Amino acid sequence: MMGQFSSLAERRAAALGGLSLVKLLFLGAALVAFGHVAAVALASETHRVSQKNRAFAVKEIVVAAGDVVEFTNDDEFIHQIYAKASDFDFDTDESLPGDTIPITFTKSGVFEVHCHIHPKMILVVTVQ
Ligand SMILES: [Cu+2]
Repeated sequence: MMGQFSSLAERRAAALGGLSLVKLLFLGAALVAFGHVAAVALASETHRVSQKNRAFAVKEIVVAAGDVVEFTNDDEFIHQIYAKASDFDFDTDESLPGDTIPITFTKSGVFEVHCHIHPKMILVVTVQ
């Protein structure tokens, strides 16, 4: 006698139906997670710091974790930026006049940003 499903096609459809419910639940969870990430991304701010006259235009800046600081070389010679902390560091390529380097500060703390080329350049970034 026929079982619950009269054909292979019906069995396949039933199997797919079960899978797509799982997929829908997964998709729903993924959308919730993505929405959360998008909200965080939208909440992050971009700050701008100029490098001019062999100095950072400000001596200190306070940002929130996840914020981006864009460093623009407004001099007529090369700069670069680096930070070396145990839990957060970066060391960029040289930036030419007019170049902008974005750095995302992901860790809370107080970080000193320097320039290898001009050792007197110091910016204190407090990440809340
Ligand atoms: Cu420099």
